[in-house]
Amino acid sequence: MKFLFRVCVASLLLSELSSFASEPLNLWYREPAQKWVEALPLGNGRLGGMVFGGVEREHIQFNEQTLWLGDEIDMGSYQPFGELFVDFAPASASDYRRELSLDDAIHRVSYSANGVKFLRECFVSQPDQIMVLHFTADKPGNYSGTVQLTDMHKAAIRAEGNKLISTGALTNNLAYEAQVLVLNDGGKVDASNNRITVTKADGLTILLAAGTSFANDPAKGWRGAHPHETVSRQLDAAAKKSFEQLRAAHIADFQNLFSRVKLDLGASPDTSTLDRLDAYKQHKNDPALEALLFQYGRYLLISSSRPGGIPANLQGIWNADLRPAWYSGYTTDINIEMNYWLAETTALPECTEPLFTWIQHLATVRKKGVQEALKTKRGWIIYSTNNPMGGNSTWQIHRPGSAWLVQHLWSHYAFGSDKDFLRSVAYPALKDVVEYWEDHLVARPDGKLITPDGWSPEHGPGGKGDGHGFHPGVSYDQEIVWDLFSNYIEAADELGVDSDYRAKVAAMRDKLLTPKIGKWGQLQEWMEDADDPNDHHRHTSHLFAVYPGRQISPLTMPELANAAKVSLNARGDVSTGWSTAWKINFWARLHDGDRAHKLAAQLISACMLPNLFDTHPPFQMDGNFGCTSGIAEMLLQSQLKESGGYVLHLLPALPAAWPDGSVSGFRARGGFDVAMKWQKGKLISATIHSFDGNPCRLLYGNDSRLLKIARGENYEWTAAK
Ligand code: FUC
Repeated sequence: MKFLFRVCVASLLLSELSSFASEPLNLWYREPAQKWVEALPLGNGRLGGMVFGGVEREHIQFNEQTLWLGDEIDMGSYQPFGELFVDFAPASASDYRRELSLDDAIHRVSYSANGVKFLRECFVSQPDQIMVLHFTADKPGNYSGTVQLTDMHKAAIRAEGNKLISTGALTNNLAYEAQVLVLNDGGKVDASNNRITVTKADGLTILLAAGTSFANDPAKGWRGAHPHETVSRQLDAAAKKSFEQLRAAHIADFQNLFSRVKLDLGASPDTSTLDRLDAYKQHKNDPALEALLFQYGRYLLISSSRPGGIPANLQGIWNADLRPAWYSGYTTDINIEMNYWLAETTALPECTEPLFTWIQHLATVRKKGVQEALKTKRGWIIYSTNNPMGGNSTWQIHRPGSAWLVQHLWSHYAFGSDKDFLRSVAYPALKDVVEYWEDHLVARPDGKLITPDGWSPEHGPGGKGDGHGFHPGVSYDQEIVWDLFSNYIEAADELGVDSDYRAKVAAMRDKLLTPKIGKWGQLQEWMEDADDPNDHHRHTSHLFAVYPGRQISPLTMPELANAAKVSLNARGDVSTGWSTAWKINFWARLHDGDRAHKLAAQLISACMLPNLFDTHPPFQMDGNFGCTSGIAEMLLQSQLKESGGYVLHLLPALPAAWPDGSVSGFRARGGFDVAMKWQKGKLISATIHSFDGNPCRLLYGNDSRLLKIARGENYEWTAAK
């Protein structure tokens, strides 16, 4: 299914407002990668590569996002595809540098050896669906070596002319194929011994295409044609284009998404990424590194989640392990949702399409009713960890998972105001899950509606054979159901449909047990006041109402917001990668910019691998995405809605560490695009562009303005005299 998306063209117009650092956004290193977590990621949503950048050996470990074991029942796991090796004679190199430029999504390696300057560029093209490596030198005849392809599942490799081919199948009958084409500029190439030998070429272009027989469609049993024809066609078509044509198409495609948002928090020191990371661990003073991490999250989402594909998994698309941690799957009690928190706020709404299609597929598979434990009268529920085909690990039932997932459908409408999407996709999905909760909630003797068998991931008093037990009325469940009902009610209002059912849901929402303050001032996690103040568990599920929910805000419920702070303080700041990232978002929503910044600083100093991948440990991409989302929430929030429209809260949690800065291209609910500039900690100007002419309230500190900006127009905010 294809969705309509609005393109944030206004962000380009608004970029004039800001003065941006002239430095390119890049990660750069003085040495080749030795380990996988030092290699740098490239991807076009589907095809991914980790580039090591060695002088004598270029090594690219590659993935294709549909290479999955498992099926509609069995979880399986995400599988690595293979490796590409390009070997040259030993050389003593100087002036070595490798870098990943986030501006154009190109990996570059440069060095000098024997008086020759070498340059290598690599990218994965979305328009041409191939990986491209380009080797050049400033003197002719300097490339002699071999090109090899390997396969992680031991498929035979054959060499034909200037092509290498691996074809195989996984045990679940998923066929796959990779092809590598070596194009020489001067010199010659020969195939022998399953490898390609290059002799005295002036330059080389290597193209890699890979695919599987996966069909993203339950109606087709998840299988389509053998990938041989598609892969051959992709390679042949790319081979007919010049390197410059391929690169130009790649850059145009990537920048269309990436360049919508700018964030300037100060100039970058002119030093390598590892030096910056080391210095940051000492002094935590490099706002430009924080801005780089913000943009890296956007880069990673663009590179791992594109329309037509499947969602970014626990590791995006980058995985070298046959048995990846947690299957490299879709864990729904925080991780997969966190992957997409940044998509709407940082102007990447197109990247959500794989998530939405997957949600629809999950519903389809669940409704077949094959798994006894997941059977429902209406609606659907899931286990915690899932694969792309609706299969799962059976640890553990996660009833509110479907309600949390469909929140993303509502958000897509809230930001983009796309009524067709609301009518045809979001509304039916919301209503479906609402009906499950209508059937499942029970009334306590005092009339309060509670979930009888909730779970506060992934801890709590034991019970029922799962190690953690099910409990009635846990805050996590209650808050997610409140969110679901609220989203449904607003969706029905927007469409003007189902007024009777809307009234019924509103009445149920009024009866829901809502968050309570416990005996030590905490926001209760459990229905009974049983929270342990010494509990430092990484999951802070009972704070869903603060983020990504909208039930609790200091602006609307200051006592409960304070209780959330008490809970967060008791849990402590030190945690795993994604947990730390979640806390950035919480403190931003609680309007404590310095604390949010402290958590961001902690994430960067304690949970970052050399390639700036977040580590749980081990590597999980959710923390990267959650970090970007948290920084966005520090600068702009729009989750509260009043009769006069959404509240656009400018700089709600600006930390002292970012006294001067500017942003453009941020998106707000109600169909707005926002640019801001601040100095000495104070907003000095902002431009609000409206896509749909919806009313809003603009809030900055005590300055509150009710606005009706006409569709397509800007409002220029300046401080009141
Ligand atoms: C949840 C978390 C774990 C891990 C896994 C992928 O189960 O509790 O920490 O992140 O997902």
